[in-house]
Amino acid sequence: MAPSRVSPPPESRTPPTNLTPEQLASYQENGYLLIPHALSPRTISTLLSETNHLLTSFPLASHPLTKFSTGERASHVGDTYFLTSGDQVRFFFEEDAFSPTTGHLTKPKHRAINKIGHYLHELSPPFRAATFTPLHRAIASALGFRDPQVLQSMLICKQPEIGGRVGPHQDSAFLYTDPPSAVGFWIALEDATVENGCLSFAKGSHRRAAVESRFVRKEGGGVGFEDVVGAGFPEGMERRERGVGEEEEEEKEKYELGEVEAGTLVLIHGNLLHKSERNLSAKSRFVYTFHVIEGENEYDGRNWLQPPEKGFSRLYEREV
Ligand SMILES: O=C(O)CCC(=O)C(=O)O
Repeated sequence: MAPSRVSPPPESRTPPTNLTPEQLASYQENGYLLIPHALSPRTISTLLSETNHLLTSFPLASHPLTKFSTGERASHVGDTYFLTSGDQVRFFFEEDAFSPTTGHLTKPKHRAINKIGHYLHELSPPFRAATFTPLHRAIASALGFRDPQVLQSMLICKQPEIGGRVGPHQDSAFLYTDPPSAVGFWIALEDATVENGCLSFAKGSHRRAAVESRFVRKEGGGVGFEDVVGAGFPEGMERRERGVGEEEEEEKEKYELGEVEAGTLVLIHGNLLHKSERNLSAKSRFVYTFHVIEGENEYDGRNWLQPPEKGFSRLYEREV
């Protein structure tokens, strides 16, 4: 009788240490890559405990009640609380966490937060340890980064029943370098499914879609979009012409679902169009994500996110 196959218990699975040549080729072709089991169940549990601690301990009375908005229903978030969050751990509410009639919160605070950002990678020891890892350094090196710098990190909560939609976008429009270089490291802390608003990706769009407009601080105050004057594609990358049936408009792109288990790391090219739908289910969808840019490329003062005094955090040089 053939021996039955038994999967190793999760803690004894060998975690990935780098991209395989096949994974690298797939990322370059598709603009995203799912890497299962990048985080161990123990690390996930530590990060979820830290998340729970952050969500239950932040003071509500002194909070400006800033909501996170992607600009689809209200103008894009851009108040002082948001614009000065680059070296802080700040809390942004779900748009639907408030009663439309009274304006009061309708959920307990730990169920009302859409995202926490943008300096967890420095100020939260468990998230710092989960950012500056040998795997992430090896991936950055395999992707050709010379001086990868972590410029922001976020815990995206996608709360049950009220989790907001994130419309199609390119991360390099929000984290613009000339030439573009952003890569998202997106790590599921809980299973992400169609029901609770997993990501979806316009496969290959990173080769078709230049970064044409970018999210900036406006001269008179606040934020908005302006045309990109510099390069629209990363160094060495040329626009691939659209094939027959490949759509011109980003909303008409075909999006592939990215349902993943907790512990999966998803790499997202900065030019890739991606999105996530609302979470109306009873299950949350917590993820940790940070973005890396090439430190040798130009990062100007127009970007909404400005570096802290000591500069962005270098991925290669860190001891955690
Ligand atoms: O996690 C999500 O729902 C959206 C995240 C995303 O699109 C991003 O971080 O660029």
